[in-house]
Amino acid sequence: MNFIDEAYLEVRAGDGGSGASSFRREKYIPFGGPDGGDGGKGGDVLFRVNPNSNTLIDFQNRKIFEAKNGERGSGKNKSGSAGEDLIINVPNGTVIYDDVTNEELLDCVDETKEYLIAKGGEGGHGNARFKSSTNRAPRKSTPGFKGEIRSLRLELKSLADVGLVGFPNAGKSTFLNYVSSAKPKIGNYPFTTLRPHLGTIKGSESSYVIADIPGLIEGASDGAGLGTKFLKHISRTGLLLIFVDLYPTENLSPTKQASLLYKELETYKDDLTQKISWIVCNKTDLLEEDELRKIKVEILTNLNFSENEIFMISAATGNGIDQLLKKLETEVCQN
Ligand SMILES: Nc1nc2c(ncn2[C@@H]2O[C@H](COP(=O)(O)OP(=O)(O)OP(=O)(O)O)[C@@H](O)[C@H]2O)c(=O)[nH]1
Ligand SMILES: [Mg+2]
Repeated sequence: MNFIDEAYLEVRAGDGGSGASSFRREKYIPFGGPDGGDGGKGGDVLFRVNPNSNTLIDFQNRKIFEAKNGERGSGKNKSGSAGEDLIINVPNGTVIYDDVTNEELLDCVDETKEYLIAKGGEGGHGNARFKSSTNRAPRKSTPGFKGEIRSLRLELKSLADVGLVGFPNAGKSTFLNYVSSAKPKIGNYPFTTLRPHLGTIKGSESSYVIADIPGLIEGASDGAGLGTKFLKHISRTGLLLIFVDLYPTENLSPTKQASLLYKELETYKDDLTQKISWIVCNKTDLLEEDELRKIKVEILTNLNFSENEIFMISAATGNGIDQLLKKLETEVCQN
């Protein structure tokens, strides 16, 4: 599976070049003045968003990324040239943390920007700088400054407006297929989806992005199934659709599914229940009208959701989907 959404690396900015200590030597000028130039600045390390990438696979194996050092200064007041910057391309939505302090340093979400992460050292001063009325022949020059070195953790958090969560097999991917041109795999078995998929929905006025992530099961926050690591991809979304299977193979009623999912979302480190969430009951085509009504009443009685936060759909036939999309567009695009 070549989808990696977490990585560790070290970045090293270039050191500044040292300043030169040198004196002018020309014919007929026996005591030339100091002419040692400054050292060049070390290169910076920067991040840039690569819109065509959606994985951190290039950053496996804790690589070290180094910018070039500045060159030394030389005689004839010649400054050393600056070291070349190093630009590292990352997928849109990559968050950069200091791996030692765990502090969030950067959130790379703008394709037009370059994000500075480690600054190159300034070059040293050549001896020409130290000339004064009292010292006309200084020998002093200074070394360059060290470039910054940082250990980093990269986390890819997808940029989506709406997140789909649900038990495996609830029909999340079928729904994303139906409403967008994304083509995640669909299968009549749990954990068909093994990595997040994004789909763009073209609304009547604007478009927005839905993220389909692998299914969650009870105990996911303790590592059951694929765990909760994929929840980071819906941690930025403003709205969650809690997908419930109306026709589960296991003995898990829709109400029970929703409440178990809610618990997993609450236990997650960012407490995802703070988001707006709606319940989407999928596979209406497999049940009779009165059974559907009963289920809705059961959810309303047992869980803290109101009538307009519950949707009955069929991702197979499209039943109820228009209504859901209309509400989604209003909700997502007003924020
Ligand atoms: N009858 C019926 N079947 C559906 C509907 N939606 C999905 N399915 C079927 O349910 C099964 C699971 O669908 P997926 O879309 O792969 O489910 P998922 O939630 O993405 O599952 P994971 O990726 O494993 O988490 C497939 O066999 C689908 O064809 C529906 O509305 N009606
Ligand atoms: Mg799926």
